[in-house]
Amino acid sequence: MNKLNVDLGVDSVRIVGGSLPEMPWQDKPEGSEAPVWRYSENPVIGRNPVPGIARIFNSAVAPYEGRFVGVFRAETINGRPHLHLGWSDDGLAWDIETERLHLVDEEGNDYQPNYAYDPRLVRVEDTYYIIWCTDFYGAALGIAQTKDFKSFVRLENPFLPFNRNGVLLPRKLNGNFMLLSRPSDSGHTPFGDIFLSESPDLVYWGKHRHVMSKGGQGWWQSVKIGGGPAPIETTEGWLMFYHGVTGTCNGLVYSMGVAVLDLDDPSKVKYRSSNFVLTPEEWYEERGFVPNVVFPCATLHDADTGRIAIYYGAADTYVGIAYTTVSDIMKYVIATDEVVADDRESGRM
Ligand code: BMA
Repeated sequence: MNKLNVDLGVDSVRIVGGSLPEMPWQDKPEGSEAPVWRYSENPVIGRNPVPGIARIFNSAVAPYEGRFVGVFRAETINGRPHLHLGWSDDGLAWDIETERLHLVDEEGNDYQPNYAYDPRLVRVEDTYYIIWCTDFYGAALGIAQTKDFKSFVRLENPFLPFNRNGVLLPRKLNGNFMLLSRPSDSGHTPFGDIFLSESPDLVYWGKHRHVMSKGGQGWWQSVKIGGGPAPIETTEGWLMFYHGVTGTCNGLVYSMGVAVLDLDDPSKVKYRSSNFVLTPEEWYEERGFVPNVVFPCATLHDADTGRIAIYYGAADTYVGIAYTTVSDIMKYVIATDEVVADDRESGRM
């Protein structure tokens, strides 16, 4: 597609979805040219938020019945991460439950993962799905569903190990659930691309497609990339924030990137920014349990205004919020578009 044509029409790009006027919001700072800007009162969740929990980060939120609900990665005071629920009236101040989120399996028996981290929370039709990194003889994807945030049913693990990053698209395509994920190895993997898989029933997964590779001109995503929040449906495609990782002599650095996937075939990348849109710069991103980590896991968005709030984990210690609008981010991704060679699936003409 001709970039110029899209550029000219970019102000008409709209979020496809509902209204959310009560979502958190802050205008772009005067004079800023950044495509994404931080909430001035970050972090919104600090250390030791409730008894028994040392740190909360890499967590997911959603609007629910006039309030906001969160599924939090809670690092407990024995160092293990578990899922905890939280509630907020404004998306900024959170009441975190001190008890772990209670799961049952499909037979109704109690189910408690050995550990659970990096949850995503996605509504598809009338059901909310939590996708997290679980222990299945190594890191693998776990998935559970709820309709009321009171009972949570853990479903079969979608994939074999190892895989630590999974997120559903918020709408079925051709009758199938669509799951983005990042297969990997058992450790802090020095590689990784984003793939897409389909399922008619959340049990059997297939039609695996490669979506996009690490790399490109930008070194910030040279080691691995992984899905972030559920992609946002827009009139121009699925707006996807993700994390990209680079290696330094002092460890890994996690930044946030942006891409737009084709609406009908999200394995096709329409645009992908060669630049990061958020990278560790503030004290709460640079300093913490794991320094230099910006890890987006959720968004809230309002179709009427095009506003987007991105919730991200900072330094494996805090929760931060960054803002953008659909037109700001679309302009940026188109202006800085770079399709990495491997974005096309190998073997396909
Ligand atoms: C990744 C995941 C994330 C974490 C990041 C940085 O492998 O474990 O949860 O934020 O490392 O430590």
